Amino acid sequence: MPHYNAYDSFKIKKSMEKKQRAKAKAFGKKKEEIDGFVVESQDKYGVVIEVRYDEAYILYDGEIILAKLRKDINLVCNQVVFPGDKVILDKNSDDYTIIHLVKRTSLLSRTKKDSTRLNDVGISKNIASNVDLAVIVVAAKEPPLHPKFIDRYLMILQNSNIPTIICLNKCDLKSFEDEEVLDIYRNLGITVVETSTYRNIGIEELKSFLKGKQAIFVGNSGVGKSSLTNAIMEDDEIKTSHVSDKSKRGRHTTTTSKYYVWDEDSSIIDTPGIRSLDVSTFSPIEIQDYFPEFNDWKDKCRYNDCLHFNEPSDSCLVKQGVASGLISHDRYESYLRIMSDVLNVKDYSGVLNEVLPNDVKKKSR
Ligand SMILES: Nc1nc2c(ncn2[C@@H]2O[C@H](COP(=O)(O)OP(=O)(O)O)[C@@H](O)[C@H]2O)c(=O)[nH]1
Ligand SMILES: [Mg+2]
Ligand SMILES: [Zn+2]
Repeated sequence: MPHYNAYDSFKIKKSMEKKQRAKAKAFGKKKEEIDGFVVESQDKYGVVIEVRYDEAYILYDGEIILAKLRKDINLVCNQVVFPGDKVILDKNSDDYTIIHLVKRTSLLSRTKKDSTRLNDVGISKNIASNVDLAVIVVAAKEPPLHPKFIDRYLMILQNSNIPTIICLNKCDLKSFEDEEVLDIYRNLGITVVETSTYRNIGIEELKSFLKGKQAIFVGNSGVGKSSLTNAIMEDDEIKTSHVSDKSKRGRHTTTTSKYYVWDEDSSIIDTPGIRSLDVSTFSPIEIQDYFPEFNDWKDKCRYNDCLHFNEPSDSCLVKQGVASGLISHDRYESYLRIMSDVLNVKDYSGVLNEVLPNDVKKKSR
């Protein structure tokens, strides 16, 4: 029965994950516990605004300086500190050294599939530290609005316990269908702000959510994260990124995450578009936790370990909810897409088509 195939591959994955997690933990520990490198004190610190391979740009005393990592750490800078980190510096003539890292309140990371290894080991890639609020930026057009661009980010952010809002940018191009997609998230209780940097719509509202926080903009490339950052920064001088001005790096395509202060105690980390968000470290059974609209249905499924995937429709109430239209088809498709990644199944279209009513089927093909 397909149901048990799915379950078996889940068990295998699960035991693999355990080993990987233990490994990752051992490695992570080494870094964190280097002789008092991490401190509680916050007396006088700088904030990391951008990290290069072996040095970091730091906002310190109102200036941007370049600093290297304490030598005895014996690791490259971009493995140790990330934008948003608070660091304690030591100055020797004109050279700055990062001697301590102030204990983090949060570390946002994603796993990335490591294609150089034979087994599917996900390597963890850290994006930013001490983030209070994440903004998933999506666009009405180019790229078009679709739940698949939102759901993985939501999973990863919720998994890191980071409060999240959605910003629909390019609202000047919004269509009626976009409204329906946004309603899915509004109905889940997630704040949605609509903005247009072209028409100066919603910027003040967005700022009201970011005020007093260290926020991060995530989302696909081209949605307008950098445009929004610029709109919030206002100052023309800063528009081309204060870091690139100082370091004369010329063109300012966003290839690394950068930290911008736009008001007292209010900052934004602008990130490059992340092409793939790997969710394979999640276990199949926990994916549904990130789809709270299944809650009213899933307890009534015949199998209590129902994955709402290969189980027949007559035993799966989630599938019946989708068929009746009470669970969003797009979100269920998102769920199937993520599940097929996690279960290593190539095609989920059979499952989807079996559930969708006839008139919808054609549309989604
Ligand atoms: N129509 C429209 N286009 C926008 C808006 N904001 C940004 N863009 C355009 O979208 C493109 C990508 O913007 P960018 O800020 O570089 O996106 P990022 O990759 O997310 O940082 C640029 O060509 C912008 O001019 C907007 O509010 N409306
Ligand atoms: Mg950008
Ligand atoms: Zn089910």
